Amino acid sequence: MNELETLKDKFAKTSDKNKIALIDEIVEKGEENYQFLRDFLLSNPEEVSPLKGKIYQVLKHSNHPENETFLNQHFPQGIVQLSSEKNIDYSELQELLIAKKYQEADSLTRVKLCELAGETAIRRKWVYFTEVEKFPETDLLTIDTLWQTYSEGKFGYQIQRQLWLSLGKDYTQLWTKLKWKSGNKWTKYPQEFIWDLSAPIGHLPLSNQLRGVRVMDALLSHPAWQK
Ligand code: MD9
Repeated sequence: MNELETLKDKFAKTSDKNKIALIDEIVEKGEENYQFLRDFLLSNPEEVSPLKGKIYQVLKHSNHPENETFLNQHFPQGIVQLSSEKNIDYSELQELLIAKKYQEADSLTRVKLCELAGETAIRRKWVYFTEVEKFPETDLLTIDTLWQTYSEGKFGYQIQRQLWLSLGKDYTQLWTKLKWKSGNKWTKYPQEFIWDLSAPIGHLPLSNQLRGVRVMDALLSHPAWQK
């Protein structure tokens, strides 16, 4: 086996997490390997994953005409299906996350939650926990899948929920884990938050704690995540 075949063999046998780490290496072995990544994106069309999200981002930013044609033909907006029960358009959120513009995506996510809650929340510019409880599962799952898919599985509400459950629903410990708090000092918005994948797991999207924990609690307790 040559070097590349060895690499592809390793790729086939390992976990998704390790596959993600191999993608940049595969690309470095030569442009002909884009075909391998394009084929992977077409496999199991009903399945999206952080691995496919990473491959999408690599192809999208490759400046390679063949990749551009391929993506335009098969996935013009991205690989996540943007289902909404409230007719909300998540395409800009998908664009920002594909481009790893995590700070803008974070801010747009709060705007989308207000849209989900309705007119009064849009004018107020933040949501009540009672509104969050009524969010449709479909829309929360769309938002969360977008974050997860385009962050190598690092970001999103379900990741935050897993951490929170593993800490026995203790918010004090969660704030430290997410690096939303250091010691007894809250992280300052926006300058002290980390806006790239070097952030701790679950760091984004942010939920402002100025008015207490109940919005975050409603998000993490939402029935959308029970399945
Ligand atoms: C995580 C304790 C994302 C005074 C931007 C909110 C937005 O809607 C400015 C006034 C205001 O009403 C914003 C985000 C966060 N904060 C703010 C995130 C965040 C996280 C933990 C905390 N915050 C905790 C916290 C505590 C007090 C405050 N915060 C105060 C505070 C004030 C403002 C913000 N925070 C904004 Mg924070 O938006 O664009």
